[in-house]
Amino acid sequence: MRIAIIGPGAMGSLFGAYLLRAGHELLLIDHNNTRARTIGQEGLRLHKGDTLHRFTVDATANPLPPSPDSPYDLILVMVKAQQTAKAAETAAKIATDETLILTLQNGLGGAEILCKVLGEERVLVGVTSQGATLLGHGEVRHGGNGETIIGPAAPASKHAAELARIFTEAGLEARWEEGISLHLWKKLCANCGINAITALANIKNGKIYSHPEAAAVCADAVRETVRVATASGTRLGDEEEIVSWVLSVAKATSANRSSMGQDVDRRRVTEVDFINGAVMREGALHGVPTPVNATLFRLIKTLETNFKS
Ligand code: KPL
Repeated sequence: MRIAIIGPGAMGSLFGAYLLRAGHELLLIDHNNTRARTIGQEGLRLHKGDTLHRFTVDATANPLPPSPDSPYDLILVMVKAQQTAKAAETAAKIATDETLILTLQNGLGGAEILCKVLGEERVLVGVTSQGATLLGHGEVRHGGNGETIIGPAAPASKHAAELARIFTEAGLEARWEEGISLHLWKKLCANCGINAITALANIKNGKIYSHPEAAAVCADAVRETVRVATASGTRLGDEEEIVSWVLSVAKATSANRSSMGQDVDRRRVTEVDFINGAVMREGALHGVPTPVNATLFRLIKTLETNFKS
């Protein structure tokens, strides 16, 4: 397959490395010129266990439309949620009618932005529980295997099944499901219950599981998110089961710093608008109170005031 990845952060670099290893043709796109140049010169570096794997890769900040005889089969959108509109413009420049666009971003709203610019027939949306930590430009540690679930943003599409097979063959276990919104909300529960708390308290994910006070805040944020999901038409099931599942995610990713924690460590604006902020907005729309998500959102926003975007 001919693939472009927009956003070579932790997940973008991880997926890029595995897809290159499986023999796919890849272009990495980073809006930052210096970063794109570094990745182009030094390649992708994947740390897995004690082994370092290196991959040569093309990287650019200014992608050109492909020639008609070699279109991109897939554009993977891996930028932070707040950069999706810009990524959609870049994707529109290099996509043809045949190109599929897949987002595996955190939070709610990314797929909608892509559909608006690119049309909903070819946009796919998914969640991934792969564990990845960015160590430098194009350098990533694979912290643990987790499943990727892909589904169509709009009506049924055979492409989700096709992509799930390609990822699985590349060593990134994936499956497809038509009812992807259930998985998007479930992942959102994990992000609402883990990300802002770890960022604010300066802790790794495991502390959410092992510290009773952190676990209590996490549980309250998750319960609110489950109620908002139900009110907006996605039934996630028993609240306490989802709370236990989120705590199990925190335990399984104990040694990881959440993506929002990593953003705060780098003094970068976070995805909170698309995580706790999205729950707060959806809750207001459906009359569901979300005081814990609102508090986490406001504290992160306060912390961000001195960060660059
Ligand atoms: O998706 C994550 C993130 O950090 O964004 C979790 C599930 C919390 C794992 O770190």
